[in-house]
Amino acid sequence: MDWNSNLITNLEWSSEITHISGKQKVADEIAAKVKDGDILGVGSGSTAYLALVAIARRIKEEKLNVKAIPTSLELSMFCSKLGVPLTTLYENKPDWLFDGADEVDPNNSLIKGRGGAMFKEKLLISSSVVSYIIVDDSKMVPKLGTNFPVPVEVFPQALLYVEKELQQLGANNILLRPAKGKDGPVITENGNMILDCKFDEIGSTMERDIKSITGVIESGLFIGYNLQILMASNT
Ligand code: ABF
Repeated sequence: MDWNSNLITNLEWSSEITHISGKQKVADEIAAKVKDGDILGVGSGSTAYLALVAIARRIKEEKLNVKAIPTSLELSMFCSKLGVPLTTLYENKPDWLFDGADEVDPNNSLIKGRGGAMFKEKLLISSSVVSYIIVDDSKMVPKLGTNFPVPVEVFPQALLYVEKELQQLGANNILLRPAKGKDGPVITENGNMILDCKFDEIGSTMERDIKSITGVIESGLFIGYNLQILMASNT
């Protein structure tokens, strides 16, 4: 059978990309780091997407042998659309990774997970030798939790139990993340749901404390990881 379809080639990046020239500069810096033979972890976010486009261009023009491990199904479709070959964590360990973030504190700890893909993002960041996190000024905060809640991916049957345990840890406002444009909750690629949790204080053990609750798959807290933060200017 002829495998002709426009489903993936017609795919468009739907989120608005603001401050494009500042982000493009960092995206080009990321693309310039790519070496023949690299295995790349590909994260989400608007600048990460621009970096993927720039990397795809280099792969095509320079005939580089590069493979990507994406952090989401959406990203794997974009890799296919752009002609970036894919591989998996079964076959390869990423040499390095690029990704975005929602908040960065003065210790380079992060809140991530606006796209709900923090489990795979954390798996890839933990597996990569070097991780570049691309942000702009608006993401820098004096303390985690300033602008964004902490997303927690939860096995659906455990929702109520986990909610109570999160309250014990100090969560004072917990919302089940709704699906965009339709009734019902967001369902992650892993078949789970997301609780967005506001805390007054997020201490250094909070990531571990949340993860130790039965029914929690992963949280969007990244505390004490070896990350290199790349700043995109807002111009
Ligand atoms: C992913 O993309 C998520 O963890 C994070 O929520 C989001 C950041 O997107 P952007 O860079 O477009 O603000 O990294």
